[in-house]
Amino acid sequence: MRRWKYVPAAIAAAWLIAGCERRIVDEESENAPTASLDGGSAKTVAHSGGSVADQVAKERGLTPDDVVAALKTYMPSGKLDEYMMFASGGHSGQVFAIGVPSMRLIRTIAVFTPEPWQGYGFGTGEEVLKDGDVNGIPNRWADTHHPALSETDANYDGQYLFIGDKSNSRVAVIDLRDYETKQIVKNPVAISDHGGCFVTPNTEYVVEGGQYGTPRGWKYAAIEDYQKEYRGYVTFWKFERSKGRIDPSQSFALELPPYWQDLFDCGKLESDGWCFGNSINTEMATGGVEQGKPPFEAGVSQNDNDYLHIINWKKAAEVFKAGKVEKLNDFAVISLQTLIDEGVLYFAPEPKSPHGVDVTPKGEYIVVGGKLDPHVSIYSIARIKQAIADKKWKPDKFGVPVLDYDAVKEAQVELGLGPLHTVYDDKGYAYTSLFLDSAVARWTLGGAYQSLHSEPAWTLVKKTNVQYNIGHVCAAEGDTNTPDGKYFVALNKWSIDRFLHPGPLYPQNLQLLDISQPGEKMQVLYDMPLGVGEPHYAQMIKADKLKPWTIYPEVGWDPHKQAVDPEAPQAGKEGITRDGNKVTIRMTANRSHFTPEHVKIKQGDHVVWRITNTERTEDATHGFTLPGYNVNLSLEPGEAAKIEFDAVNPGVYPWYCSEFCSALHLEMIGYLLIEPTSPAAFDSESAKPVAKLDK
Ligand code: RUQ
Ligand code: CUA
Repeated sequence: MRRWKYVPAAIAAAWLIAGCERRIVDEESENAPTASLDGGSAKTVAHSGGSVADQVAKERGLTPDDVVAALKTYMPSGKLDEYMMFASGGHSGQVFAIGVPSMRLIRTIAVFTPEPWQGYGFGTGEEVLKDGDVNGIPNRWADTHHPALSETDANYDGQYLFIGDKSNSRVAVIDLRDYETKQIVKNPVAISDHGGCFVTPNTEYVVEGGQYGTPRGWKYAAIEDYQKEYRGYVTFWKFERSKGRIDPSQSFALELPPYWQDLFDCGKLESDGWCFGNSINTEMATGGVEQGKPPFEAGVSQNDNDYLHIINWKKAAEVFKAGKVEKLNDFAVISLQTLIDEGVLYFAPEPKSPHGVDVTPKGEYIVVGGKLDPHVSIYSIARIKQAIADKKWKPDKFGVPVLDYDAVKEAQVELGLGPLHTVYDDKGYAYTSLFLDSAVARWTLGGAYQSLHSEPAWTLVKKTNVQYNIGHVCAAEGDTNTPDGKYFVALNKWSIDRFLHPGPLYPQNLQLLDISQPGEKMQVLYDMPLGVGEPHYAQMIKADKLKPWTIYPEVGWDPHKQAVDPEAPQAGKEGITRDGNKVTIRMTANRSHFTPEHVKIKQGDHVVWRITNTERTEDATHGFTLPGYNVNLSLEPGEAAKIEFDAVNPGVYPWYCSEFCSALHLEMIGYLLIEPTSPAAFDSESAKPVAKLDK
């Protein structure tokens, strides 16, 4: 113990390590019988632990803070994380499920991009991916930005997860019972979004914000006609929880001026029924630097103010139900004029090119990050409602009422350079990312939050540096009406000197911070490199709120329908049947065999292949890999799948199980024998098929 002279925390470290040290010492003692140990006394245990820990810390050059950080994040084998964080996968088109505080990647959820391990897009999953085609052109990737957990009474309920694709204006639905994507919807009126997804407090709607202005209904119009012909949209996708699907027929979009709408957030409690969004191009700049016009980044940043969009979505839903809509590409749109006439849409000035907009836990305030302004601006919903009642507004170019800034503003807090996004904790603090400062700012909320902290309201408490160029921030249960505090993750865009260099493309750096202590203590605990895409936003849920299945509920389960497929093969009912040139294979998989093991068909046959994994054991997943036909399935216990293809190429194809499921996994194979139909159809010289058969 005496060598642990740094700080009391290090002593704690020694004590905590003592348990495992003792085991190591005991094991060592078997090999070194001369070692003198009186392992029974706590003093000796602590002492031996302290000395070894001290030595390791010294050898590795660890500071006492490092040791504490290690103790707070180290997850002994068999222990489970307290939180699950769902991070968007950026360009990977996927979602990452990450355990907190260990920061271990637990699963990639395949969403917009085919993923072979999960058998997504290689025989199964195509029906979901196809719905994301854009005008008939397959788009097998996405730029995912904002995940949103489903909510009940403004609290994460752990049932569903939504994720938006910025590149093609799409939204996907993931069922958290099996972490699989069930639906992709393509926005019919917009080709550009950014602010998807945000949910209303009971997940009535999944909100997809807009981004770059485009011609109405995403047709063609000259850029010179920008103000007249181009528009922005925010879309309210109706979510049917009982079906686990978005219902496009009950969804609608709002037509907005072409101001480049950005992020959105939904009100709750006090601001329930409202939703708030940013805009960044009220200048309506259209670029054209090659013709001597100001470049976009300058043209878009001329005005001192842009507009906070304040939307009464409950009223919008009534307007939609009353049928006061236009149809654009067969999708319901409430026109800008109707929004104004019905009192659905208001604006309020916000500082120069803002970015994040984040509603406080109880819904009283809306915090807007200035991006090109060192402040965050705080609006109050009570003031907004009052200003609307008092008609304190002036119309903008399109006739939308712009509320008086001083009437709706609650406070402004100067934080530093490049404020972007804000999240909240349980101590009345807000946390804002400062992109240019590469720091996280902790600051105090006022109003009802004042009693939770000892500092004055609306003041900066502390800035902690992060590495580097922080974008979004995520706090434990941070978007609910009762945030947990405790853990905070900075999603950094640049990592520069934090990891070994993997060539010039550097990983992202997700940094875990401890925010459990009030005041000035906010320690960086862990750097997680993520070299698979750029996560934008993330949400973190208490792990015990998630109720994922361990195996599918019944044998023969169709994960797409989340029900038993009556056609799914069951044990003892396997076989091969032929009807004309249509061959149906009914197969089961169970350690360590497929039944049947031979499938003999003819070139030109149409193949319908059904397979059920009949296992009831946790983690007993089987794969099904069929060479030559681009098939790879993942069959989790109980799961049934169906694939279809035309046997255009004859030959002998050994299929096999691609999950190392048992000692006899290599033997878990079978043969598909496709007999050539005529010698001309098969050139034995080159051993290549010469004929491609149509259906
Ligand atoms: S964002 S750039 Cu959420 Cu800051 Cu997409
Ligand atoms: Cu089943 Cu390997």
